[in-house]
Amino acid sequence: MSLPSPLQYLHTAGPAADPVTTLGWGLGAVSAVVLAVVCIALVAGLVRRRAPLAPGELAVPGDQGGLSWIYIGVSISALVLAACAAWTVVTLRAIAMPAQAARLTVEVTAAQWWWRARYRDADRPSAFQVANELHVPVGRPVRIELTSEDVIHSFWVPQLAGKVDAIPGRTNVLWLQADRPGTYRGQCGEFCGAEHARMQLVVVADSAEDYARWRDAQQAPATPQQAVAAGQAVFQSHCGACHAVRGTPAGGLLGPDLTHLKSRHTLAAGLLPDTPDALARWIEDPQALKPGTRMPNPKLSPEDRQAVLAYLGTLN
Ligand code: HEC
Ligand SMILES: [Cu+2]
Repeated sequence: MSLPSPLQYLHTAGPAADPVTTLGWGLGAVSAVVLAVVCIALVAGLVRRRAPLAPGELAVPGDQGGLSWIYIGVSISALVLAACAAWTVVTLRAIAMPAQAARLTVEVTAAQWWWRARYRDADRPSAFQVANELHVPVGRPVRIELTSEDVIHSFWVPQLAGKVDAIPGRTNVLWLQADRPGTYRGQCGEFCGAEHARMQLVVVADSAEDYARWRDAQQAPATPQQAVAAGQAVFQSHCGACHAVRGTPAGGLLGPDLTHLKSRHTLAAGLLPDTPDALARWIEDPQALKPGTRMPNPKLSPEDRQAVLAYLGTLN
């Protein structure tokens, strides 16, 4: 599966984003009208000549009645700008808080160059972690507690919410809600280093039943399989220091949790589709695909690589 493209921001899909789109179009329309009026006034000013000066007379601004136009122009501009500012403030207020309290909180941590997400669902006893792909139930507000592990990033899923910075040492709170099931693309919105452009995320809005099924599946640890024990051993020694697979001794925190790797749409924050072929390329040479990524080239022997890939293929 690959991401829907391109990134959408003109058609929003929830109450935390819709008012912003309306405001955007509205301010665009106001700007267009202002531009038209100014252009017409400018052309009129170019075409209409003032009365010729008598010999020796000095042209004094305002002498010929022009001053009142300056007052009129300044007042109209001030009124229009004040109205736009008021509309913006009203819109920001309208999206500041969800209509009903959010029962689901997702702690999103940005890192160079991917997204970690820890789910705290009031309906479930324990939290669980995923990466680069959030699922949310349709029609319900979701609280996002946003921070960063390294530099400043920005969480931007334009169809569902406004852009909010992820700042190290600070937690910014926003909320989003999807009113239609679907897959919504997000992108880091603040330049954060070499692979900033490849720091994408996906928000999948599911029906209540699909969301519950996804949540239960994500919360479960990986199911151990005897057939791939060799691959698991290689993973444990070469990858487990950075990646966690819940239910196994691999508990690294530096990279994405891989417990349910195969359930995601993409690999490496939207860079590749989550297919066996792309996974094999990633494991062979991540630095070639995403130069600078915090995952070093594993340099596995072909046999070890095959074994690890077989193991990763069972993480669904
Ligand atoms: C030094 C730490 C480190 C080691 C060792 C490491 N990784 Fe990674 N890995 C990362 C980081 C960090 C990322 C996120 C990269 C990005 O998207 O920029 C990542 C991403 C991945 C992804 C993509 C996950 C996703 O959801 O997008 C897979 C799969 C993966 N690693 C598998 C492995 C395997 C298999 C090994 C061992 C052979 C391994 N990694 C070794 C740090 C590491
Ligand atoms: Cu960025």
